[in-house]
Amino acid sequence: MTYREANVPGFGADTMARPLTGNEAMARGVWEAGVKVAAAYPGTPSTEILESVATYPASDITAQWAVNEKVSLDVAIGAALSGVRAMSAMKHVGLNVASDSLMSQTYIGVHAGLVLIVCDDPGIHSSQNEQDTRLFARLANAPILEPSDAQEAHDFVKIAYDISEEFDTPVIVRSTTRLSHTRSSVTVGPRVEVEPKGFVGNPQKTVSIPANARRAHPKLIEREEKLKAFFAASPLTQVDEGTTTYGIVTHGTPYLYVKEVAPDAKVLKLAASYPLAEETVKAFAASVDRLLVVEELEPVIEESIKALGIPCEGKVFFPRVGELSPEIVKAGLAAAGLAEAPAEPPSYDINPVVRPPVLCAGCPHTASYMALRAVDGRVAGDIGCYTLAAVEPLRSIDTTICMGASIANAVGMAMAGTNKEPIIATIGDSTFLHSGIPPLIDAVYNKADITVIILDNKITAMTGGQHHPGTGHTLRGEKTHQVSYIDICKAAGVEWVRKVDPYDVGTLYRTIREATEYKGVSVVISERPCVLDPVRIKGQPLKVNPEGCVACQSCMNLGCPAITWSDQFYEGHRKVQIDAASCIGCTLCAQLCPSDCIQPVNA
Ligand SMILES: Cc1ncc(C[n+]2csc(CCOP(=O)(O)OP(=O)(O)O)c2C)c(N)n1
Repeated sequence: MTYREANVPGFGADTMARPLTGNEAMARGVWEAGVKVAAAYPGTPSTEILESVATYPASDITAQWAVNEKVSLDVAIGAALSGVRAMSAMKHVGLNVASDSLMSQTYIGVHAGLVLIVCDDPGIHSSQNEQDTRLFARLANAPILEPSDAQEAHDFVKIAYDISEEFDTPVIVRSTTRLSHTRSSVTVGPRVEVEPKGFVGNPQKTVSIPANARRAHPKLIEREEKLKAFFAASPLTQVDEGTTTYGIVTHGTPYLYVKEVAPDAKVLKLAASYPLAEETVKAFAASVDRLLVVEELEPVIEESIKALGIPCEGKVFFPRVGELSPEIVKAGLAAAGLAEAPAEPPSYDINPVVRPPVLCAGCPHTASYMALRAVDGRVAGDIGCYTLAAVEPLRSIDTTICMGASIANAVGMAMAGTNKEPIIATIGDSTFLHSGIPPLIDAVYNKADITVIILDNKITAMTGGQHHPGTGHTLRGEKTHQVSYIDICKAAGVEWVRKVDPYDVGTLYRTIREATEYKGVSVVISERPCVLDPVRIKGQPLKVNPEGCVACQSCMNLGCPAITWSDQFYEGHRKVQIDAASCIGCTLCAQLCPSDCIQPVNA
C-alpha cells in the first residue's frame, strides 16, 4: 500500500495531472506546502528548483539566489526560526559548504518546517565527485526522504514539512540527476496557507553554546529513535508483496529499476535510508529466505541492516560507484544467481560523434587563458565554464579542487615554492563571490606573491545563467546593488588591481604580464559579458580569406568551435575556415592572425 492509497493527509484534494520534471515537481510541492521563504545557490542538477519556485507569485513565496549554499541554508534557518516554512536547495557538494550550519541546526531544531532539497549526481554527469548525501544525513542526524519519481518528489516535499514540524528537525529531501531532470505526470494540489508563528524567544533552544548543545545532543538521539518508529509505521515505507525466495530492500530511483527487472520479487521500498525503519526491515527480512539490498552509491542501507545483526547482500553484487540502471540491477541479480545473465547491452543504433566540451565561440574566457599560456606559470584553477581551459588546446590550468579553492591553492603553492612561476589563480565572478573573498583576504594578510584573475562574465554561466550580486539583478529580475570587484579587492588590501577587456588581446596580454611581475597580490579583472547570458550575443561573423591563410594554426589555438579545417592546403598543411552561423564576431582570431586574413563577412 502506498502513502497515497493510505490517504495520508494532504493527498485527498488532488486536482490536476501535468508533466513535470522532478525539480519542477519539488518546486510545486514547496509552493503547495505554504513555504514563504526559499533560497538556493545554483548547481546542476538542482538549479531549476529555485527557478521554478520563482514562477509562483512573489506575494506567496520569496525566492532568492544566495551567494553560496551556506548562506542559502542560513537564510532558510532564520526564516524557519521566525515561524514560516522555509526551503534551501543545492547540489550535493553544496551541502559541504552548508554543512556547518546543518550540523548545529539539527541540535537546535526548527520552529516552522525547514526542508533542504539536495540533489546528488551519481555517475558524475556534471560535478567534481559523486558523494552520497545519505551519509551527510546520518552524520547530521537529519531524516532524509528519497523519492523515486516526480510524483513522489512533489509529495515527499510536502510530507517533509509535516515531519520537520512534528519532530522539530530539518528534513533533507534527496534527489538525483535522473529524478531531477526526468519529466513525468504529476498530480498536483492547491497551496495550503500556513499561519506564520512568529519568532519565539528561547535562547536555551536557539543559541548553540556548549551548555545548550550538551542538553540537545541526547534529545537528538531520542528523536532518531522516534523517527525510526515513525518510518516503520508510516505508509511511506512500502512493501510490495511477491515471491519470498528472496526479498529486495531498495530506495529512490533504484526502486523503479528493481520493479522493471524483478517484477515478481518481494520488495521493501524505504522512503528514508536514514533513520532506518528498523521494525519493518526486521519483519521483511524474516519473511524472505534471502535478503538483497539495491542502493545507489554507498552501502548506507546495507550497513544499517547488518548493524541490526541481519545478514544481507548488497555491494557484493551491485556497484558502489556510478549510476544504477535496469541493466546494472539485472546484472547484479544475475551475479546473485537470481536472474538470467543479461544479453548484450541493447543497441540503439546511434553512434554519436565524440564531441569534447569546449568553450563557446566568442567566450571571453578564451583570451584570458591564451594570455596565461603565454605567461607559462603555475595556474590554480577553479570551477566554472572556464575549467574547460584545462584541456587542449588551451590546456592552461594545473589544479581544480572545488569552488573557491583556487586562490588559497595559489597561496599554498607560493608558500611551498613551485618549480614554475609566476603563480596565478583564476576564478569566475560567481565563484569569487561564493567563496573567493576570504582566501583573497588571506593572500594579502599572509603576503603571498600571486596573481588572481577574476573572470567576470557577469553571470553564473556554468549552470545556465543565473544572477548573482555582481550582475545587479535579483532572481526575479529586479534591479539591486551591484558589487564592485575593485572595491572588494581594495578593501581586502590589494594594491595592484586592474580591469581589462579580454577582447582587447594586446592590452590583456600586457596587463597579465605586468600583474605577474608585481611582487605581492595583484588582481586582474577580465570583464566581458558571457555570449549566451543574460542575452545571446551575435555580432557580424568573420570569414577567412583563403588566399592569405598560411595554415599557421594561431587561430586554432583558441579552440573556438566556429573555426574548422578547410579543404585547402598551404605547403601541405590545412588552411582554416569559419562557420558563419557559429561565429559571433568577437575578433579574437582576427587579432591573433599573423597574416591578417580574417575579416568580417561583409567587409
Ligand atoms: C559548492 C558548489 N556549488 C555549486 C556548484 C556548481 N557550480 C559549478 S561552477 C559554478 C559557478 C560558475 O560561475 P562563475 O564562477 O561565474 O563562472 P562561469 O561559469 O560563469 O564562467 C557553479 C554554480 C559546485 N560545483 N560546487
